[in-house]
Amino acid sequence: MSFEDPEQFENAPEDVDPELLIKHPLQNMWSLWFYRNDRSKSWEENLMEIITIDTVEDFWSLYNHLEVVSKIPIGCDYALFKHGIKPMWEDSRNKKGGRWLLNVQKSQRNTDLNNYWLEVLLCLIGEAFKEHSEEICGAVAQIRNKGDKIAVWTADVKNQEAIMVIGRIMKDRINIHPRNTIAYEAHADTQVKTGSVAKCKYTL
Ligand code: MGP
Repeated sequence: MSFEDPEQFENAPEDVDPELLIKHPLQNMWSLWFYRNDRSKSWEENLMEIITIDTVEDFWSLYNHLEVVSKIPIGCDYALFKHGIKPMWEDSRNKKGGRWLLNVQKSQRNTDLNNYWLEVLLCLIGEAFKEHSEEICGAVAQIRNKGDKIAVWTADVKNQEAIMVIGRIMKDRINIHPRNTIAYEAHADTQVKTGSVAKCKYTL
C-alpha cells in the first residue's frame, strides 16, 4: 500500500455519500408468509409469518436469500401481505374481498412462474396500482400438482372500478399472453366452491 496514491482511499467510509447509506423506504410494510403442506397440522397451523420488510434494499436481500417459488415443495405457498393482514379469508381486511387469479400451467413452472411472481411482488412493493393501491391486501403463489396459481387479493368485491384497474395492471405487468385470462372471485365464493372452480365475478 502506498500513501501517495489517493485513489486507494476513494472507498473509505468517510467519503461515502451519506445518501447512499440510507435505505429506500417502501410506502407500506410487507410481511412474507410461508404455507407448509404438513398434513398432520391444521391449515392455519401450517401458515407461518417469516419476516417483515419496509425498504427496497431489504426486499432484495430477502428475495435473493429465498428459494425461488418454482422450487418450493408441492402443496406449499408463498404470500406477501401488507403488515397486519393475515393471508387468510377470515382476516377482517380480507373478509369482504376477493382475488384476481392466474392459473399457471405446470409446463410453465420452470419458464414463467418465477418471473410472474417477481413481477407481482414488484407491483405490490412499488404500489403499481396507484390510487387503488389501498385496495390491495397482498398476493399468494401456490405450487400445486394440478397447476400452480398466482393471485392478488383485494379488499372489497364491491369496489368494481378498483378491481378492474388492478386486474388490468396485473395482467399487463405480468405480460401474459393476451389469450390467457385472469379471473376475479370473491373469497366468499372460493370458500364454498365445489371442485376446483369458484364462481367468477369478472374476467380479463
Ligand atoms: P388452497 O390451498 O387455497 O388451494 O385451498 P388448493 O390446495 O389448490 O385447493 P383447491 O380447493 O383450490 O383446489 C385448499 C384448502 O385450504 C381450502 O379448501 C381450505 O380448506 C384451506 N384454506 C385455504 N385458504 C386460503 C384458507 C383460508 O384463508 N382460511 C382457512 N380457514 N382455510 C383456508
